[in-house]
Amino acid sequence: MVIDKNMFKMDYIEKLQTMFAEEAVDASPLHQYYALGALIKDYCAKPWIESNKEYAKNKGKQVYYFSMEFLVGRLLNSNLVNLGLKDICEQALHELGINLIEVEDIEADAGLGNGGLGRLAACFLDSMASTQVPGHGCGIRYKYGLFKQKIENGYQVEVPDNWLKNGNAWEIRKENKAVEVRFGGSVHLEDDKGITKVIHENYECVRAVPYDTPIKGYKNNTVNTLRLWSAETMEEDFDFSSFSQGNYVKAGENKYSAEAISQILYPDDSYEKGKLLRLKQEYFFVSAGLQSIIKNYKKKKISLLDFHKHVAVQINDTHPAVAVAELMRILMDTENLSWDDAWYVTTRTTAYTNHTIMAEALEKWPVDIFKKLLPRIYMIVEEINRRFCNEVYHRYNGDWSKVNNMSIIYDGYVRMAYLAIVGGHSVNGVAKLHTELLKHQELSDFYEFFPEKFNNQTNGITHRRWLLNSNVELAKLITETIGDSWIKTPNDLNKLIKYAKDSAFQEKTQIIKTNNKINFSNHVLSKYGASIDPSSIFDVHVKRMHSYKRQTLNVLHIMYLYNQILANPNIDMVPRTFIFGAKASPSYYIAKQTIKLINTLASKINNDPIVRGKIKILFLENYGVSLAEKIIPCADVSEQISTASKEASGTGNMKFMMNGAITIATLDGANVEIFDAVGKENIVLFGLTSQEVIEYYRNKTYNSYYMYNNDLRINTILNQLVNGFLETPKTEFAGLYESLLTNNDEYFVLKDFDAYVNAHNEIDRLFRQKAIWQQMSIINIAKSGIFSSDNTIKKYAKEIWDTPPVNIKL
Ligand code: 26V
Repeated sequence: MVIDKNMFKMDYIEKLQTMFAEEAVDASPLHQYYALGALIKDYCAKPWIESNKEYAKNKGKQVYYFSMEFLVGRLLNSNLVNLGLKDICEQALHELGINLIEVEDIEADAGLGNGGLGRLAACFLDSMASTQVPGHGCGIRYKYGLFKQKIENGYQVEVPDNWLKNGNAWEIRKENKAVEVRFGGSVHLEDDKGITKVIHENYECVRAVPYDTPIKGYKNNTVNTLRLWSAETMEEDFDFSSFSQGNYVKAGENKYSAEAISQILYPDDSYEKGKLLRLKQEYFFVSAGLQSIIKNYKKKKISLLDFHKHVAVQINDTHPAVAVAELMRILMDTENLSWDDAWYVTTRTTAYTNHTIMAEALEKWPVDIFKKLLPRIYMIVEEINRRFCNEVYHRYNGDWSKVNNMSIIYDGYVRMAYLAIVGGHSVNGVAKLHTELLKHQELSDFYEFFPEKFNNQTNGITHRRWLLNSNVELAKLITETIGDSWIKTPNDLNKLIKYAKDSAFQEKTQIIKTNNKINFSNHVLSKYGASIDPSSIFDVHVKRMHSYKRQTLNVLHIMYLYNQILANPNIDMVPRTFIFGAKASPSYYIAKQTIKLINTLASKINNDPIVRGKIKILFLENYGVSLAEKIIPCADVSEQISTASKEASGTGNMKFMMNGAITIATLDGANVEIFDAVGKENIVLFGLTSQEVIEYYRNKTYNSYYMYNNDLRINTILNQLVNGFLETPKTEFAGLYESLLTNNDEYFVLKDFDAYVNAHNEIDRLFRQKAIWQQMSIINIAKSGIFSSDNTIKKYAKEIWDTPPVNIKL
C-alpha cells in the first residue's frame, strides 16, 4: 500500500475524530501526538501480522534478546523514517497547521536502561528489523524508568521517571498471552510409576502480562516485537473479603508485592549482594519470556529436541543468566524431557554476552536467598554445578583449586556469569580488546576449558538513529555527495574518503557543524538561560558518571587551564566549551561529588571575567537518549578517556565519530578499533595502555602521592579541591581528594594527567588548521560505517545465532 500525503492527511483527521472527537486545529498537542502514534501503529499492523505469520510457519530460526534494559528513547521519528513516511507526514501535518517537531517533543523517552548496555539492546532491535533478522526483545515493562536528574545547587537530585503517565502510544497489552511465574514454596520429588515427578507447593504466583511494541525495519516489511512483561496480582490473590469489609490496605497487600516486581529499574550501582527484588525481577521476565517462547514453539508441532534449531536466546550480561536453569526446568518438569535431552537443547540454545570487566558488576547471589526464592531452580543449578565440577576435577586430575575457581556455586554464592558460560554455547565480549581480556584474564580458566565458546562481537550503533535521523543536514549532504546506498549499506560511507581533502566539501561539513552548534546554543539559552559560544570548540563528555570513565581527569584538566589563564590572562588558546552530561547512581558517593565539582567549577569559571571568551563549562541536566541525539551532532571533540582496560567497548565513541567529532582517547574498548579504522593522524591518543595498567595493578608500584609531590600542576589543583579555592566548605570534595591520594588513585587519573594535557594541546593546535581538522572529521565519518550495528547484528546472526534473514512479503 502506497500512502501519499492526501491519504495520510485523511487518515490522520479520521484518527483524531475517532480517538478524541476533535478536529486537528482544536486538538491538544498530546492528542495530536497520540493520534499520530496510533496512526503509525496502524500502518505497522499489516506487516507486523505478516511477519508473525511468516515466523510462525517458517521452519527457520528466531532469536530472542533477553535484557533487563532497553534504552529505547523516542519512537515517533524513527518509526516514520523506517516506514518511509517522514516527509509525507511533515507536509500533511503542516497543511493541517501542526508542526511535526513540536508533536515529536511530546513523546516521553522510554528510559528503561542505565546506559550503554541498554542502549545497545535498543540499537540491536532496530538493526535486527532493518536487516530482516527475525529477532525480538524480551524484558521488563518498568513503571518507572531510570530516575530523572535535576541539578539543585550543583547537586544531583533524583526524581521519579513516570514515563507512562500519559500512556504509551506504541505498546499493545496482550492479555491473552499472560503467564504465571512462581516464587518460593517448597519442592519435593515423588515417584510416579518409575518416573520422578517434581512437586512444587505453597509457592507465590505472579501474573506476567506482556506489552508488545512493534519494531519496524527500515523500508522493508519486517516488523519484529519488543515484548516487555508487567507484573500483576493473580485475581484469586486479591483479598475480596477484606476489600468488601472496607480494609482496602489489607486487600491490596498481595497486589503491591506482586506489582513491585516491575515497578522500578535498578540503577547500576545498587547491586548489593542480597537485593531480593532484583533477583525476582530477573527470574520474572526470564521465566515469562521462556514460557511464551515454548508455547509458541509447540504450535509449530516440531519436536522439542529440535528447539535449538529454531530458537536462540541471547543473554545480555549476567542479569538474565537464570535462563539456563529455567529452560532446563520447563523442558524437564513440564515437557518431560530427560536431564540429558534438556541439557543438550539448553546448551545449544543460550549464548552469553559479557559487558563489563569490572568484577563488582558480575552478579553473585547468596545461596540462602536464591534457594528460598527459587527452590526448584536452585536444585537445577546445583545439579548443573555438580556435573560440571566433576568434569573439571577429572580434566585437571583432581586439582581442587581449579574446581573452586570455576565452580558455579562457591563460598555461599551462585556466580551467574559462570552459570551462563557453562550452560550456553557462546561467550562473547563486546570489543576486540575486551574479548582478549576476558580470554586471558577475567575468564581465563573458562577459556582454557571451553576455548570454542569464546568469540568477539564488537558493539555497534544504529546509524539511522545516530546519523540519518539526528543529524539531518549532514545526512542530506552525504546522500547528495555519494548517493543514499549508505543507509542500507553503512560501509558505503567509506565513499566519502574521496572528499576528505575536497575544500568545497570540507566547507559544507563545517557549515553544518556550525549550524548544529548554533541551534543547540539557542536551545540552551532558551531552556536554561545559559549562553555558549558556537564558535568555540565544543568538547563533549557525556556518559554514565563513573570513576573509571574519568570525568575527574577532564575536570582536573579544566582546573589546570583555569590556573594557566589566571596566571597569564592573554594566553593564546582557541575558546572551549566543556560540555558534560551524566547521571550518577544515587548511592555512588564519589560520582555525585564529581557532579557537584563540575557544577561548582562551572559557576566559578563562567562568572569569572578573566576567563571570559576562553573557557566555559556546561553541565547538561538529565542526560539521556533524546539529549544525546541533540548534543552529539554538535561535538567537535569526543572525550573517551577511561582507564585503559576498564571500558568494555563504549558506544558513544562510535556515535561521535559518525558525526564528525575528533576523539581524544585512551587505547581502551572500541577506541582501539576506531584508531585502527581512522589511523593515528585522525584521532588524538594519550595515556597508559591496558597492559601497563594491568602491570601496575600486578606489581603495585604506582604511588599517586609521587605524582602529587612531583608535578606542581597536580599539586596545585588537588590543593584547590580542599583549600577553599572553590568557595565551598573544605570537606565538600574531600572524598574525591582522598580517592586520588589516600586511596592511591585506583584509575590512574594523576598518572595520565600529563599525557592528557599534551593531548589537549594537540587538539588546540589541530583545530586552528581548519582544513586539516575538517579532513580528519570527514575521515572519521567515512570510516564510521563499520560501526553500524547492522554489521554487528549480521555477525551475531552468522557466528552465534545461525539466523538467516527472512524476507517478509505483503
Ligand atoms: C551493572 C549493574 C549491576 C547490577 C545492578 C544493575 C546493573 C546494571 C548495569 C550495570 C553495569 C552496566 C553495564 C554496562 O552498561 N556496560 C556497558 O555496556 C556497553 C555495551 O556493551 C559497553 O559499550 C560499555 O563499555 C559497558 O560499560
